[in-house]
Amino acid sequence: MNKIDVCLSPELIHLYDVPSRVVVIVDILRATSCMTSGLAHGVEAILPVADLETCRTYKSQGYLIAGERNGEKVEGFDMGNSPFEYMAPTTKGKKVAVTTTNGTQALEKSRGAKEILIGSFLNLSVVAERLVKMKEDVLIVCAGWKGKVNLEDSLFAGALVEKLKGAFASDCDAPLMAQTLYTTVEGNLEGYLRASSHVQRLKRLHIHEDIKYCLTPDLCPVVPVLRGHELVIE
Ligand code: 3SL
Repeated sequence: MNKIDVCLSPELIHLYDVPSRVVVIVDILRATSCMTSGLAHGVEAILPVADLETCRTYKSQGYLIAGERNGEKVEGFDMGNSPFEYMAPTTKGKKVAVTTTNGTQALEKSRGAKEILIGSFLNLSVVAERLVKMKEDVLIVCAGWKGKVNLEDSLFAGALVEKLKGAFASDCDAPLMAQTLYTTVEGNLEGYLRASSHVQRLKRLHIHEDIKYCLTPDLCPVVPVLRGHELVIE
């Protein structure tokens, strides 16, 4: 049976054999939710980059540039990090280069994986279906917050493990821990997350609608996958 594991923070990634695994990157609030929803709504491709300066250089190559630091849109960028910006008509058929505080950093650290997929509640079921078909060992990489573990990414990891139960085995406690957390609070994710550090942090930005949207399962049945340097749907 193939194995599944959960890396609760990118700082722990050295503990895992990334090249032997299909990696699912998770940053529920909000990077991987933006990527999923943008590609589902007509963005042609998304180029994740680690730093602001590199991201800026893509503007002259015809990309829209999206950037967030500490939740706020970066000055001079076309977009911040709201899924609603990614769904705007102005993004249709466009390529977006993006850099975020944690999500794009987690992806950077996962380069070299057998395959990199983007996971979010918005595409939970189709990601699970794809993983079952792939028949490979899986590592769910939670972006967390600046190296620390966070609740929303751990909850999604638990939701994915729960969807995949019976299809994968694990020899580490993180999948079981995340799954138990998720099954305990799945009926009230939004309420449970109200006390979480990132929801508290985002409060001052008044993005309640973003949070609600990012926690809605299966609104965008697409699986973004890294092809070369860009995320696309196939
Ligand atoms: O850290 C990230 O990658 C972002 O998703 C954080 S925020 O939701 O835009 O604050």
